Amino acid sequence: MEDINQKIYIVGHTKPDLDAIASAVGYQAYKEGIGDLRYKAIRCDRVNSQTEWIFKKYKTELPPYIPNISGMNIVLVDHTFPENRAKGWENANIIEVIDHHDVKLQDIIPQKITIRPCGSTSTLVSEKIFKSNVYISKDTASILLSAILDDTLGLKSPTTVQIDIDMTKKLNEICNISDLWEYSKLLFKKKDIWNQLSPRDIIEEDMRNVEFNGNWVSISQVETMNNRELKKKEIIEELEKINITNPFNLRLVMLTDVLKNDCILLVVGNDIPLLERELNAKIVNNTVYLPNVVSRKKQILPILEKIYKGD
Ligand SMILES: [Mn+2]
Repeated sequence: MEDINQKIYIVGHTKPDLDAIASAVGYQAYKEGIGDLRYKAIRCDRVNSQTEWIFKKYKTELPPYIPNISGMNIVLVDHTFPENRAKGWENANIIEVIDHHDVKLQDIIPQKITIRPCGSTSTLVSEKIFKSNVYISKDTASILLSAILDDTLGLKSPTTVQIDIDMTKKLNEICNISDLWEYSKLLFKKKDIWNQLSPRDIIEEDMRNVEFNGNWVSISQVETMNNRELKKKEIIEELEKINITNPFNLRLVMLTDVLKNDCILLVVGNDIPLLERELNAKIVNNTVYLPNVVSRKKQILPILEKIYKGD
């Protein structure tokens, strides 16, 4: 029998976005709602300016900062990949995962797994809340709603599915935000800090390293309100430098424009010809324009999978 007084900590990924923090807070609220007081949201890293703004706006304290989860009972939200987990996970007791991304459990056997391809983890947490009919405060509902809108680019990203729309509606019955698209644009603006960051920070802010049969690709996602304004030449130079120190087959930076719904893709690495062939487009000065491309998961990863499938 487990000790019912033993705390269970809910943690999102390193370099958390709003969804990683909001889904942890939402899941704690859900557990409290069903009378289980063992669960506590934490964060393992600093939050971005948008998350800070949202929590201030809805008078909610950020989850406490605990950088090392060694020895703790853990629920992973918004990630499963080992490289995105908090320090010390190898010695943590990971009992549950909730995520909307690809799964890589590797070395852990959680008792409970909620994985569903949808726009955000906050969607999955909201579904649990509404299914169980538990009470949540307007502030918590607003935080969850904001996270869904942020992760789905205002319900316009290709990752958006019906359940995201349904949960948005249900949450907004509590929140009463009159124009969700206007509100989404406000959210994006709070995150648009790219012009203040160094090229190295822009590359590393939301970078994922992915392996395909021994081939390594890094993909940085930069969601901006205006991708034309960013200093592309400096970012490419920095990307080249990183690739000299740590050579990958490809290093990509997606400058996605959430309003125009397009992407300027910056690329370095030896496999540029392979990418050109798959995209059926020329990469000129390490740059290629991709209209209607905004999603790393749904649009860029499948292209890379095709390249490295080895057929
Ligand atoms: Mn997410």
